[in-house]
Amino acid sequence: METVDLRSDTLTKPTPGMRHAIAEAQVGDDVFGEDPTVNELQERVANMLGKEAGLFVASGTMGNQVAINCHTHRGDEVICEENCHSFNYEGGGPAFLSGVQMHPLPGKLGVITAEQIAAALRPSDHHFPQSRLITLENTHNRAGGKIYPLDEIKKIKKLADEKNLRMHLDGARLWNAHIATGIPLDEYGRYFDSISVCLSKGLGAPVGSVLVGSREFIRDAHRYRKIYGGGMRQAGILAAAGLYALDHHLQRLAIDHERAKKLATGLNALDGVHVDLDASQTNIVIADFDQAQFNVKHVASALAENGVLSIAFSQTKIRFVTHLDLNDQDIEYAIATFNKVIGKKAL
Ligand code: TLP
Repeated sequence: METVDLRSDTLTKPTPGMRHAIAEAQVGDDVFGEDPTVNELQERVANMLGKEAGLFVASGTMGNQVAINCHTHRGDEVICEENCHSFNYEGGGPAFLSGVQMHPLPGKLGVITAEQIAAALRPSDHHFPQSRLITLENTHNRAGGKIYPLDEIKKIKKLADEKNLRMHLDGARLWNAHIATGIPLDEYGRYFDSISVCLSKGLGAPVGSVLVGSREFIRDAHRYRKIYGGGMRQAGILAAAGLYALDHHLQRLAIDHERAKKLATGLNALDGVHVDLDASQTNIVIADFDQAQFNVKHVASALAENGVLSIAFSQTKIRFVTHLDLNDQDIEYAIATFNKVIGKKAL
């Protein structure tokens, strides 16, 4: 039986070309700052995002957590959207590692507005935590790959400047937003003090993210990366995969987006299944199942029995993600399986 793994874009395996780049990589001890491939990757990603400096980190989680620690003091408050990754899926890292509290605001498809943030800011009084940082997520994972509207980002940045707040972007899938909108990466870069971008999601590298910001910010980030045990030695073999991915896998994200659109349309056509096509702008599809007709755990298991793997995201939602290791036949097979398994109902 065919297997079509739509659980995550993190599942991709390095291609033969990427493995060759890994094998050929020049390396050195990166804790001494002497790995030429890591240095090249850091510089390249920082340039792409219009920032002074970059730091190769082990994961998107590490990028976000190091950034939060750099921007805040213990007892500060970080404003975020309630479904964002840092608040839900990073093990309570902001409290555990930085001693800060998250202030989650209800978003519309992962988007919170400048107005909402302005209303949530704490008065400057010793009773309150100090509002210090705003973190946004683009594209938004739990909102189904939704792209953060640039106009809203600009308004939030204006507010942040007025109120002396820092801005961090969880840009795990910022590459997807860039390819889908054509908005230059360094345009996004203008509105944030720091951005974490992942190499191990849509770009298909096996490991790693890059955190970018000012030279001063990255100096601090370097220290926290070390404290978190993230100082790696001949990490150039990993950075080489990242550089290869930027050369070969960035533009092709448009293919993932097309395929996700096909899946979204196929799912949305089924009775009792709803996909917000407004949110499905990139490589993630979240299908919302009518609870009266479906039990999503049963749906996900029945799909898996037919070789189509997905993740049940809540009581009513299942997530499907397109990526580098799929082809057009896989998408057709998945849609045929949706029709066969979900179309006949009684799940
Ligand atoms: N997301 C993973 C899971 O943890 C849910 C996935 O399969 O999508 N920011 C965003 C927006 C993410 O989606 C993820 C990973 C991360 C950060 C963390 O990246 P890693 O897994 O490298 O720590």
